[in-house]
Amino acid sequence: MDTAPETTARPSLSSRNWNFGTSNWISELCKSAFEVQTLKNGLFCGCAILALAGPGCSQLPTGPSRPSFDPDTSGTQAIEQYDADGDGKIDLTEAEQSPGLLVAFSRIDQDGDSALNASEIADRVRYYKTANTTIVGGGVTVFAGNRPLAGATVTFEPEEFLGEAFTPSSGETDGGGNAYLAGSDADFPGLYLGMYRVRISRMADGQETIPAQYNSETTLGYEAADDIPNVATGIQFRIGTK
Ligand SMILES: [Ca+2]
Ligand SMILES: [Ca+2]
Repeated sequence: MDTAPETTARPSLSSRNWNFGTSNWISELCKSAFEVQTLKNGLFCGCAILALAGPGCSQLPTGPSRPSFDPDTSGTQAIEQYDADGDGKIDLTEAEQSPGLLVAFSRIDQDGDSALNASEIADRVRYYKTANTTIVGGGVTVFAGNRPLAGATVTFEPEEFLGEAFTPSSGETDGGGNAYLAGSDADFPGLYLGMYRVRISRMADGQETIPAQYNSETTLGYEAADDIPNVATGIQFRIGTK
């Protein structure tokens, strides 16, 4: 039996938000001493340790750069893409075609009219650009029913209206159903702030074993942003099986 997808917070060491927008990142590194093993950049780790020990790291690494995007263009493009009835707004039914937009709907709908206009969408996208946090943690756990789903590929695809500079992040679930998302910059695993549609796939003998509503016709969405309660504690999806 299919169960409704859900996103639930869970504790996760790997899911601390990384604040690279300001000098806060140094203190974030200090607080994240247990997490440096998740970073693959040796220089980065070395500097993290030196930062913990005190002054003296003269080669401070740079943090991940935000993808380049234009919030107003995103707002306009979202309307062009999803405003099926042409009234200039995206209502809840129209937003079903954009799982990432749908999951963020109430945060975007500033005037509370149950519809999103280009300006509201642009404002939310602008937040991604101005937030101190660049990336939030990409720890994901997938359950099929009540059991962890192993061997599945989990892909977070940025909604198209965010622009081509946004690229997907993905990972493969282990025996505990846990995956760690990484994108094109493997030195900084996690998710750039943004809206995503999520696809969960597991192939066996050339056949997809997960229902289409979770991959080719996915209804799963996720918004990565540092102003969402518990966003730093991990992402969880529970899916039905065929
Ligand atoms: Ca409309
Ligand atoms: Ca509105």
